[in-house]
Amino acid sequence: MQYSQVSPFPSDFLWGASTSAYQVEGGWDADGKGPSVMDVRERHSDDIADFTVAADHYHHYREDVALFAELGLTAYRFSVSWSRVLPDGDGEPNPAGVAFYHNLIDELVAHGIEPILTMYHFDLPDALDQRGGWNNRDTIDAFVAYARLLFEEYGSKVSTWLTINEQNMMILHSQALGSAGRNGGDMGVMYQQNHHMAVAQAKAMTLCHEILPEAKIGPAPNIVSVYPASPDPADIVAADDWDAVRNLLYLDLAVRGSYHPTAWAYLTERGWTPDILDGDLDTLAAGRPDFIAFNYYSTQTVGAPRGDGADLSQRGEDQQIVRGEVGLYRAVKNELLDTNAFGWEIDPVGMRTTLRRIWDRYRLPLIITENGLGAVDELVDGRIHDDYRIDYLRRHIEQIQWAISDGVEVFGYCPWTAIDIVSTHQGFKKRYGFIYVDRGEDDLRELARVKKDSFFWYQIVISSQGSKLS
Ligand code: BGP
Repeated sequence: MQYSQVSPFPSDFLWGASTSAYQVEGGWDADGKGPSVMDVRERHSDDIADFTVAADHYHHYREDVALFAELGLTAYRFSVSWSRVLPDGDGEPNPAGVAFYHNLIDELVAHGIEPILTMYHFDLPDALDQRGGWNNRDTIDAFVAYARLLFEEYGSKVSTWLTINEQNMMILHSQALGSAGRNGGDMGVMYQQNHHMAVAQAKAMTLCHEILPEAKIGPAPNIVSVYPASPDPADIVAADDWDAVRNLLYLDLAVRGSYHPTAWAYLTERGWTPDILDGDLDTLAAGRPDFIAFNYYSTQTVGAPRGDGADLSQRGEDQQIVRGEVGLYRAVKNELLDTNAFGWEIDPVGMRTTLRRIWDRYRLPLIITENGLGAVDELVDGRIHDDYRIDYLRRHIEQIQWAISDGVEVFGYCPWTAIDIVSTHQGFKKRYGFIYVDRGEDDLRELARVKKDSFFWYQIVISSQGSKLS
């Protein structure tokens, strides 16, 4: 529907921005931190910059938070590095690591920025991975103990919690993300890991409500509308099937505490159903989120499978590019959409449909915890003219406003990223931030912070509460 006038953003709408620990912090072994799977993972060929220094936020966080405040952020979504606070994944906490997040959170609060804390963003402690990672049910207990530590340490200052970032991408792209432990490419093993993560998440949500009755907690999967390639009913079935396997499996586990029937039928057909122990289904049903956070970059377009190699995308292993699966769905490039420099389709209207679909199904308040444009920014005479990023963000914010006008409850927007960080796939050359970090792939230079044009633009968006987008 088109409206003669769109609804304004709510006055308490959270205008935020996001990062994750392993991509922004650096200090990978500083002050007692243990390695994570992201620190030790095998590098991909185009993944040049490593995470050892990243944006060195670990040493620059005060300066960075001051810049976030100047930007006008009312929320900042960051993740805690599990192995910084618990070097072995469980057992004794690392006091310096625990102190780092106290300092960061205090700094945010002092500047009037609401901390949104992600508990786990791809960086499982390597010590847990050595013991089997999410294959091992003990990792559930380790996650719950870690969650308890976080709630007890930071619960008086943090009221918005995210459990697991993009659990669906960790399962579907585990090799690329290096995050979900040993699997040997076996999807049956991955779905067992998924089950363990879902149980761990449910326990953490229940624990959060027990320890912090005022706090709110939710999952943070990557959710996008899936389009059928044509009105052919067979394409529509394929789109529904992929929606079930990519999106609804994870949302239903987190929100309804049960397996989506079509996703379960798929797991059964493939022989990939997980072992479910007595009590697991009760645990899942008891864990209730207060909201749904989700990351959105682009929609996916799929057709009916043809049962051969033509089902598979030729565009590489990337968590945002539709992949195709023999017998399930065929990867289709949506010719109506532009793509960015890295082959990701750009679909602002898909933001609206995705918000509407999630709201329709679950009726829980929604927050977008990632959305943004990765680009090769150039520093010219001390400025970064990233009008392409402004255009991308503006068009997505407009669609959020349309969704709000449609009656969807959206309470925040945290684009990816607050400041330049190491990309998951393309090192430091692919940037997302409002704040430029002056370093190359190998040459760290001074790591100086420079405000991009998008910084000044977003500043106006925030101060006008979304009423001035251009
Ligand atoms: C999401 C991840 C982020 C981030 C983002 C951009 O899937 O949650 O951690 O990496 O994608 O991806 P990339 O860095 O590959 O451009």
